[in-house]
Amino acid sequence: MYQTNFPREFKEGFLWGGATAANQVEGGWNIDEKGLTTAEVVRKAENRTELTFNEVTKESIKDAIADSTDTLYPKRRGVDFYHNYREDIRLFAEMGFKAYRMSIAWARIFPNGDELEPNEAGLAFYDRVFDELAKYNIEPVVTLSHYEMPLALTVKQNGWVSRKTITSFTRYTEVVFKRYRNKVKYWLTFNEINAGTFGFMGTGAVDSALSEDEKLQLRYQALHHQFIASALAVTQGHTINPEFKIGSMLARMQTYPLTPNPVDVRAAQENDNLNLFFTDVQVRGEYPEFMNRYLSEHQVKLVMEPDDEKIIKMGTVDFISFSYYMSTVTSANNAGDKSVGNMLNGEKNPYLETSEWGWQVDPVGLRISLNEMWNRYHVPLFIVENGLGAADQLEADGSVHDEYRINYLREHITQMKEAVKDGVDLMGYTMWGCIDLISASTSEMSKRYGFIYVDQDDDGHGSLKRYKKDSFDWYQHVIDTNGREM
Ligand code: BGP
Repeated sequence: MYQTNFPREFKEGFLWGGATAANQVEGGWNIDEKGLTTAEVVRKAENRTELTFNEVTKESIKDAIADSTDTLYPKRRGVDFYHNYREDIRLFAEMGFKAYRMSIAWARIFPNGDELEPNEAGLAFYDRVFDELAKYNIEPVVTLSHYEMPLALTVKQNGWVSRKTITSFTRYTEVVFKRYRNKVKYWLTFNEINAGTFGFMGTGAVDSALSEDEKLQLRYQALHHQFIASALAVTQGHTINPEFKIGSMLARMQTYPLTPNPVDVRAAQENDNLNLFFTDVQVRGEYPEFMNRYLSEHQVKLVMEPDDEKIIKMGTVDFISFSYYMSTVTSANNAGDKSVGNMLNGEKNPYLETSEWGWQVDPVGLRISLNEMWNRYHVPLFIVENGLGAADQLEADGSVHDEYRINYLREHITQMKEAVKDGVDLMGYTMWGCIDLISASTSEMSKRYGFIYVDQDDDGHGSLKRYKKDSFDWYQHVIDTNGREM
């Protein structure tokens, strides 16, 4: 039936806000009984394309454990949200945030990942943070594992490669679901679960000495264990509080064929499927057929237990959350072995600008992704990361003129609104890096995302003083008008 009353605006109660992650913002890496995490043994990259999380070895971990400083490992210091959370949350409230996406550091709750009893000091910290958010009616959106896990589980059983890690994870989720059942409604299981195909940062598994085929086998087995853990946590969470809304979280890799040559179009379709495979499993509750072919053609033999299919089918998510920064280009002969920027494989897109870190900026691609994901799944969507990493400059008067970030965000929010008019059910938007923090891929501080500038450099020098950028007031108005005025 042709309708003339399609939605034209973001819905009332749209969850405008910002996003961070414990390992990139908190600091306080070795206080209040917290254990070392996998993020805190990754050193800072020497250049913008070096991915040091891929170079972690058993030896480098031993050296890192012996190092009691934060000099080589920037994620140990973050931007000291651990002590500054009240001021930071007040600034988020001043912008009018409805939601704040954050993560719990598993190693604050279980320092070695599998103790019998949780660490009360860690639980108490997040109680304080959630109570501070509640003062301003800001909804926490909590990621249970955001590019970190207790390092002890890597040392003991190579992270997610071991099926035993599932039990440790669901013990951790049981504790935090119960502790915060009346303070947190929105939960995400694994941040960018597809990053497990990148290795250590996603799986906590050391595999740098293996061949590509061996890595593929190990990583898809680790990912299978994460799918089981995620599904068990969803079922468990719904039992503890039926009001919980628990989502999956995907790094959306929108890609286009290099030419209209059908072989390039097919190659792009395969890359798109390899990206949406993760959401297929977590939303539909089963492995898609194309993946069974892909795994067998790549000699990956997953070890599954008899109940695994039932567990995955039962533990499907309530919504899909995802990050979106850029798009890529696929051709039949590159098949992902070239790198554009520092996180992606692909060819250059001559129609798109590139960020200072080589990411191809593509606002229309966000509308394309929103439509594709809505049409494929028909479950609510939530953009929990979108933003521009840039080398912002603090002026002598304490101002930061980040017009380029306002333009990036305005263009992406404009395309979000188009997708809403296309009929997409969009829950919210938490801009990534609402406060400057440590970069996930390179551990740089100088790759700044925030509405709030933090005075700290790549080597950890600075006052940690916070400054409002020009984008701070701009975003406040966007929220105040529910996206009508940008
Ligand atoms: C995503 C991560 C975030 C965030 C973002 C920006 O992959 O989920 O943690 O860091 O990317 O990436 P980067 O920090 O490498 O610029």
